Amino acid sequence: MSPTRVINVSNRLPLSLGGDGTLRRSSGGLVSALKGVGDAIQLGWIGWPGGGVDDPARRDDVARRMVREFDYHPVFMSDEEVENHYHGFSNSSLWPLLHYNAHYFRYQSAWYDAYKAINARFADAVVAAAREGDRVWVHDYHLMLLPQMLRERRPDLRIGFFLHTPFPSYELFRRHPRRRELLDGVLGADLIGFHTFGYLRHFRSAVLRLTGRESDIYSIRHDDAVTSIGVFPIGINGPGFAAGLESPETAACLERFTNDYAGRRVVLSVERLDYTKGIPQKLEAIEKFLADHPERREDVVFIIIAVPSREDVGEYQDLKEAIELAVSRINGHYATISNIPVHFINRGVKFEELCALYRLADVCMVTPLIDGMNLVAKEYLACQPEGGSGVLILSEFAGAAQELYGTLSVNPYDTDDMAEALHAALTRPEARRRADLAPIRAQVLAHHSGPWAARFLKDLDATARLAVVDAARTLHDTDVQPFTARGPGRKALFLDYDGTLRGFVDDPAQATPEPALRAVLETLSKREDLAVFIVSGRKLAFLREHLGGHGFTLVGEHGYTFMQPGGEPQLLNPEADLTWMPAVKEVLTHYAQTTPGTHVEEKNSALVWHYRRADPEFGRWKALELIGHLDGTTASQPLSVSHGKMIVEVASQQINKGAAVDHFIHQNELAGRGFAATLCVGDDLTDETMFRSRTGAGAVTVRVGPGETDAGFRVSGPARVLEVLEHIAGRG
Ligand code: GDG
Repeated sequence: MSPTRVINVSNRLPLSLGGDGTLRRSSGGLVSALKGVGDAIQLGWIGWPGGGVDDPARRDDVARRMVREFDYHPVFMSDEEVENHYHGFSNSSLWPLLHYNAHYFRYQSAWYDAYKAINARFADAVVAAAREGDRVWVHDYHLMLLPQMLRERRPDLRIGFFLHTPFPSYELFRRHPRRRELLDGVLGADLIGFHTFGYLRHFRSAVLRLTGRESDIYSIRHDDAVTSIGVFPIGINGPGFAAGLESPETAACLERFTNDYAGRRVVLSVERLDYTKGIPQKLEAIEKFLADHPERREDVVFIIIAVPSREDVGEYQDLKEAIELAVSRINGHYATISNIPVHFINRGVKFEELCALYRLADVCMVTPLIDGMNLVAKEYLACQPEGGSGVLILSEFAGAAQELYGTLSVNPYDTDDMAEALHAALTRPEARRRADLAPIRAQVLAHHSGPWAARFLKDLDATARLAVVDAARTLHDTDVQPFTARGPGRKALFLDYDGTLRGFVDDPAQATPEPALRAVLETLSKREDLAVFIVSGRKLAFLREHLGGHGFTLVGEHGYTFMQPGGEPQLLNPEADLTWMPAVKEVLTHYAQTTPGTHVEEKNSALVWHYRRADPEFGRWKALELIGHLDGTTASQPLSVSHGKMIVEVASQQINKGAAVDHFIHQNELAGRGFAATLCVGDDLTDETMFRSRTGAGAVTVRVGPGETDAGFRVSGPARVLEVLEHIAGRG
């Protein structure tokens, strides 16, 4: 069997371009993750190759070589696009918000325009490179719009999205002016992955509140499909570190460092110089520790490697200055003739040096204020020797803390707590340290990035965006042949109004019939062989004002009232028992008062509690409670309770659209003018009673839009209903 091709899409391509035009593949974490999946996949990659190829002629040549040599497909960006898409929207807008830093959050619409344009350029590149049957795996916050753009253009592709950062609470995410577009973009994926359940939980909450889509912990429901969601905690580049630790270069570094730091305990920290990493807080704790424990000033050294990052962004420059100030203050205070406590290294170190430091360090201090996962924590554990005694001090706000039990857990905002943790780590008996390290080290080694990528891709294969199973067939013009003028006998059309003949608008009073609809209804009303009934939940007065005078029968309030052509309003079932209404109204009013954003609508034969404007989770919860309450207290009453789209409706059992349709059919039969064929069209729960009442021969039932239905056919929306009516009228 030939391997599946996976097209990995990330902001950066994992390669570097030498000044002489040579291409070198780099070995980042994702590369090794995907390599770790083994021969079962063939890997292609799409991303930005970095700056440096300004000459268009050279660009084409470089691009061709990348494709030919590696199946890497570059997406180029101008300096201005890098500024707006990468530094601007990605790193000054999304990054702070995803990391709960509302203070650093910035927004400019020009940044968003560039972000959208670059996501579209990535989409072009994927579309050009992807072959049938390929899997596409999109990574991270730089490309949140891409999954939906791809779905629109290539519904055949299977699309995964993985977010490497946290996903914040809805209360924070909602501040982003493009929150809805960002969510819709990501929701184009078949599978969306997060590092922790907490991020998944926040994502679901934001999706519900911003898009109204309901979900469970495995999937998010669209109208006609589901997107799967899952927790996939990333692991380290296992084989890469195993090889690094074996290498002679690492051995040489280790020997050198062991000599350099002989007689001292080493506390290591490694991170990008980023405000999420909590470096100032860490320095405060170190200062406190040195103040509280003068005896340690000679024999402990703190190696702090802060790799330069996003140096063009103002906040990062300020942070660097603050850190440098704190380091020099601590060293000025606590250095002795033989020891300088803080070694601050503001650049990256070589991989072999990193491996050696991980192995050497007695303690590793990983104390971010928040971090999607944090690989340094796991790498430190993995690089400790078997039977080693290193101690990991780990912030409870790193994603890694969800998995690693047995570390020294700290709250980085609590300076005293961190200073005490340092003391504990340095004084803990060796046997205890060994016992603590062994299981978490084994766990990290077992769950490295190869199995991580394999599991994501396996789930992507298994959980393709599933179409909701549906019995209703798409309605074609031929299905309504019995209703055209050529069909024999009398026919009846029972048509719902809102959502069927007319699309929804914000203000229901504005939902008046459009000219095209008026025209087709006018034509239909002239047909002798056709009886048209408008069967709506609206009050009769509205129907009369906008649809009167056409020769139709108007049925209002789901069958409570009706009006024959040229006649006066009448009650369909004057005997209906409505004595239950005052008591039910009291209950609904109580729910409206205790649930912000809800209200009660009073109709002549029904009461409706609306919760569309409430918090969706709270509203739904209260709706279920209300239904339970009504079931318990009104069981013997002649009423029915139904849970519709963001409503709970309590209506007379004797009055519904199905009963109204039955009534008119029966009356016409009695008058010797029975119908040879009936067509019922509607879009919501109340229309289902019509569909259920019309199941025999000659009955055509049509659901408008998505959702479970008892109708035999389905159409997409009011625009298609209009086409069908035009066909029946002989105008289509
Ligand atoms: C994002 C999320 C999530 C660091 N300094 C040097 C060096 N490194 C390597 C480490 C590690 C990587 O860089 C840093 O990874 P982190 O996970 O700690 O953090 P982010 O870069 O912010 O990554 C994060 C991650 O994505 C994966 O999903 O865990 O939460 O923010 O691998 O070893 N490597 C070398 N020299 C250095 O000086 N050679």
